[in-house]
Amino acid sequence: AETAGRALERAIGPSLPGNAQDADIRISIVPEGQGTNGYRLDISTDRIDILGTDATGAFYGVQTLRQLLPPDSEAPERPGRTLTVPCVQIEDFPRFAWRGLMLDVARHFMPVDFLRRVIDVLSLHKLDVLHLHLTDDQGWRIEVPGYPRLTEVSAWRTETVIGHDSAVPTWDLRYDGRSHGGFYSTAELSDLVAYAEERHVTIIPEVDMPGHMQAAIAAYPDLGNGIAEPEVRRRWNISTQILSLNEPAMRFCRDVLTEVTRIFPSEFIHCGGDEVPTDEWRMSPQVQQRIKDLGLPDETALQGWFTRQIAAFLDEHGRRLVGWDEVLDARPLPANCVVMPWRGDTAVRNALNAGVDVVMTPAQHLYLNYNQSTDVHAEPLAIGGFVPLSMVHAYTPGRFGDRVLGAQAQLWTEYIDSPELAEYMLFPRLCAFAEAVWRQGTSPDAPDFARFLERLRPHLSRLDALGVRYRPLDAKPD
Ligand code: NAG
Repeated sequence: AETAGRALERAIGPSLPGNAQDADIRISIVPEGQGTNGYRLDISTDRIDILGTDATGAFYGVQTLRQLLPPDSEAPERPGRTLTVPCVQIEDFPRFAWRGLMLDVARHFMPVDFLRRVIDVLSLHKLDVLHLHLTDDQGWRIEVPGYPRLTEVSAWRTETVIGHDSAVPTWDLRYDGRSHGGFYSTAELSDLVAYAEERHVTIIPEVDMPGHMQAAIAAYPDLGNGIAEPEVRRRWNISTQILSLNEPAMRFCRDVLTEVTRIFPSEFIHCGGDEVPTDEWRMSPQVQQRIKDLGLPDETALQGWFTRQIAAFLDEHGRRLVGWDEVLDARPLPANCVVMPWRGDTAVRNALNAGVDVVMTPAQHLYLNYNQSTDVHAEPLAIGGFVPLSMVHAYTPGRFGDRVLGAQAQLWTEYIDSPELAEYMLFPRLCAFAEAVWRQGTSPDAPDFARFLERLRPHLSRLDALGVRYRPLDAKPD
């Protein structure tokens, strides 16, 4: 309640007649009402009552009150003005517990101020998970004790490919000749975790392994298979440089995860597992020997062995492993793992057959790095396909049953090199996503895009007042 109270103060300041002290606005927690994280908002002519089923519910009640205030109430305060809200009675709670956004800060480093701003906007939309993709072939963004070269070397690349990476033959690639990079200090990340917690957002860290590891291998070549020239990757696509699963590499993974669990209290730790080309493992005599020693049939089984090792390590620390759907390729998967199927319904069904919890992350609906319009020439360069606003709004995560914890939108940042561009890609699609993952699935609240657009227009004025950039609505929606 304390947090909700402070949020209310932030949201409406002293401008409303009355305040919590003289009981014109009352925020309380009554654990009975409907739904986890639910609330009841009662606005009558003389009083505003917010009743949360828990502190998060009360916080969401405050966010709803905030959205009932005129959009320009978000702008810097003008003393002495009167704000009005309509009299309403609302009972509300989220359909899904996991309502997330994944932000890739590895391909392009994003300043910590921007991450705070993203958390602010997530909480305004009652989204509750920020999944940070902290490491990849092109950059490593966290400090790990005992591995200073991760921030000295892995956090930086000398230059970046220009234009659409796969549209030109390899010999024709051009580079921008500028260094890119950065990392977050442990203190910055701990502060960020606290900042998010106050806004009822959980940060889920991701360290992608055993693939997408070229940046770490560039700094510590012994982690790799000694086949390719070590350098922090300067182009996109999938790197063949992956961890050799020898003892130093396994120790490295444990050391990194120990630090990650120290910084991030979240129950869930994401270990990637996507896109692991096995070329180097097939070429390496040491890896082949290891496959034999472990009594495994092939490289795919080796990745399965690795996933189980890491899941068991996290389990000892009281955490649960989250992985992209490739972790399903070699079963069995420990029962407390969570899978993010990004490659369509088959992947969802595989995950459900494996008996694990699922967070829906389908590329064709929820990859916000895809284009927002088929008019690609009018849009910034984007990786992937086409995900218009209407497609995000129509998304229904619920049709696969109760192992679905929720859903998550993704922003991969190969071609997104600034907070401005990130916001342009995120909004307004993230507003549509927030509705899709909150509402009750089927009738009577089946997605109605036309009505959503009616609600969205004033909401865009709120984003304007907050200084959040977005792609303007099409004159005729797709
Ligand atoms: C996939 C990759 C990701 C990349 C993105 C671009 C996953 C789980 N993996 O190829 O590294 O940035 O698509 O859309 O999505």
